[in-house]
Amino acid sequence: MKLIDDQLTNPVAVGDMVEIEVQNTEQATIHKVLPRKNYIARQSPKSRHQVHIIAANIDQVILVTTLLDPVYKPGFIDRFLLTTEPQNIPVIINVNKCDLHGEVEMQQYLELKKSYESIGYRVHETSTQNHFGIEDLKIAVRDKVSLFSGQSGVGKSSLLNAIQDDLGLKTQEISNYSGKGTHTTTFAEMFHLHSGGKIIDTPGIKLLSFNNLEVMDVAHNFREFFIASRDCKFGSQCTHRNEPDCSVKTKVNNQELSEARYLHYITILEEIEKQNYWERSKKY
Ligand SMILES: Nc1nc2c(ncn2[C@@H]2O[C@H](COP(=O)(O)OP(=O)(O)O)[C@@H](O)[C@H]2O)c(=O)[nH]1
Ligand SMILES: [Mg+2]
Ligand SMILES: [Zn+2]
Repeated sequence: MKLIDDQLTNPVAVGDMVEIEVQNTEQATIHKVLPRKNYIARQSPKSRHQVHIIAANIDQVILVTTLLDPVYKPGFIDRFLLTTEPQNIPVIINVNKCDLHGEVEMQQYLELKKSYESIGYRVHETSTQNHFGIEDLKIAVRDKVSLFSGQSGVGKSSLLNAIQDDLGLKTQEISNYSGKGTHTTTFAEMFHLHSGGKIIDTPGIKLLSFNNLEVMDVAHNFREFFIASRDCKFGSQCTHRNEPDCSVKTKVNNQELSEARYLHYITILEEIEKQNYWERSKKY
């Protein structure tokens, strides 16, 4: 995914390093945004020509998710990882609200942990109600720039408050009617930690759209599929669907790779192809 300046809806984002010209004691003008080490961008669902940079120059993403309240949305993690993987940004999958877990969710959590840790993502559990896992989270964010992301209502702002209690971020009751959080956090904001490091709170993600990606971008950014593609007959050009001698399909069938991830992968490819089809047919 390449960024082209006139696609951007925001020229400067949280985490950008800039050169400023000081006008007076109260005012300064940004006259240059320094090159970014990396960035998290969100594609506009309406136009493949519009990209919004959520934050730049980050060390890691804490992807906050829940199994209950709001209920786990299969596919969301895999879709989200497509926004960090092309930039090689480390992601910690943080399952919050573990105080709500019963037997079923405990099992679900262990499976999720095993599955994502086997492909190199850290997974851990937290609760801002009983403080389970908060100390580990504090250690994980120390001296780093961490972006907290995830759907509305999963507890991003609550976790930031638990990490440092004087932040006093607003949190929101889940609306019983829709099961969705309303939007308390409306823009990305960076906070400095007394213990060292910076954390960025972001508004909840409603929809992740990939109309800027091509099929091969997706194939190359499901990391374990990319590794397995070395043994596909068509190598890094294999889309792991109908090609003969596909190592990814073989490994999914043998349960060496996650079938759930594979199905999410196929869904994303189909979305992209449908989109490309409509774009092409509009031209005629
Ligand atoms: N049971 C439970 N509720 C939580 C937990 N963390 C946050 N909440 C609640 O979830 C709701 C949404 O939290 P908020 O931090 O605003 O979520 P955000 O939209 O991701 O920033 C609030 O009502 C919080 O009190 C948790 O660990 N356990
Ligand atoms: Mg929030
Ligand atoms: Zn293949």
